Amino acid sequence: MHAPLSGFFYTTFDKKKVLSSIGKQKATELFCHMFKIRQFELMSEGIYLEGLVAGFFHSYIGQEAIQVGAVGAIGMENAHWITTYRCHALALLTGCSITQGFAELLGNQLGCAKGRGGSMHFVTKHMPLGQGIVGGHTALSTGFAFKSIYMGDNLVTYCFLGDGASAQGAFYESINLASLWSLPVVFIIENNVWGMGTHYNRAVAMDPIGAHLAKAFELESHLLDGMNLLDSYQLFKEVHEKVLKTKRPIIIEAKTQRFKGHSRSDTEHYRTKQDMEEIRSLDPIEAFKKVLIEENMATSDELKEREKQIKEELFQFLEAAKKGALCDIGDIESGVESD
Ligand SMILES: Cc1ncc(C[n+]2csc(CCOP(=O)(O)OP(=O)(O)O)c2C)c(N)n1
Ligand SMILES: [Mg+2]
Repeated sequence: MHAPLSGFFYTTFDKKKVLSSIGKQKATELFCHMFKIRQFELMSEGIYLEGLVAGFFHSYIGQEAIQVGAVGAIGMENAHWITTYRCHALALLTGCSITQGFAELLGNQLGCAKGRGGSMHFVTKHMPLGQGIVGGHTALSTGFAFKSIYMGDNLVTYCFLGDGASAQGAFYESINLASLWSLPVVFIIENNVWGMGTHYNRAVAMDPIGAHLAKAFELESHLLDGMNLLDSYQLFKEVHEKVLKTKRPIIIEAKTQRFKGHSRSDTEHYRTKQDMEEIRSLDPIEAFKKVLIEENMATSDELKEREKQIKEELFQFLEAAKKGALCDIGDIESGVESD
């Protein structure tokens, strides 16, 4: 019962035009970001299985084109970036170094949250903490967007949430106020088909989700093929310019697939081997690699070399992270703000 990506009306762009506007260097950079995130997740899963990581572990593998496209198009400084517990990728894209990321998983002081947050609670200057309460962070996002109007800071808030979260009451209140008060916030429903083991068609009474919600709250919406890096990049670029001009919220539903279970403890009885083969054939990294080669933006050898370099670097960063001291319980009150 896995949902294919076909049969929907997506907002798409001419890939040649987008590529020529991006240029060779940036296009390869975007590829490297996706590859780096993929390798980070794979190596992190490795240390998780070795028993070195406490708590839960949610991987972003399969969904990379969405957040890489978004941050690549907009720039981390120009927005508030808010997401769920599936937060490693967004943190790495908004200022968390690879070493800080590994260290956070290992619970040590070099981590982006000083080892106090773990996998679900990465934090950066531009991303206020991965959020564990499903749907709760949508209210936080509306609040951030309100702050931008109040302070006149010209930032747009990007809020990533899952298909499961889109059925939460807090989300409806958040869109309602955002629309009513015309706040600069973009809600991105990353529809990876499943909320844990529940198919979205059994949890959400509308499909496509984003288009229906947008109609109800008088907003613009887009359906994005979340496996297509160039569509993602261009859509976020145009949406950002529009929100800065109109200050109206926009809803994007990005159709995607997570290649791994909900978390490492998911036994995945709800997907067959054949489903997984189909899902993996949609790999956004492989798809973008093919485009880069076909469009003469890079050669296969060049990309292989970059992949090799990234893998080697990541091994070194992991070794560096392992050298950090464990989270110090005596230091637990430092950095905590209170009135
Ligand atoms: C309010 C609340 N209810 C339930 C949970 C348990 N829970 C954690 S993740 C999850 C599924 C969310 O699925 P979705 O929003 O589609 O995001 P995805 O994990 O697919 O990225 C649930 C039910 C929670 N953390 N918070
Ligand atoms: Mg989901």
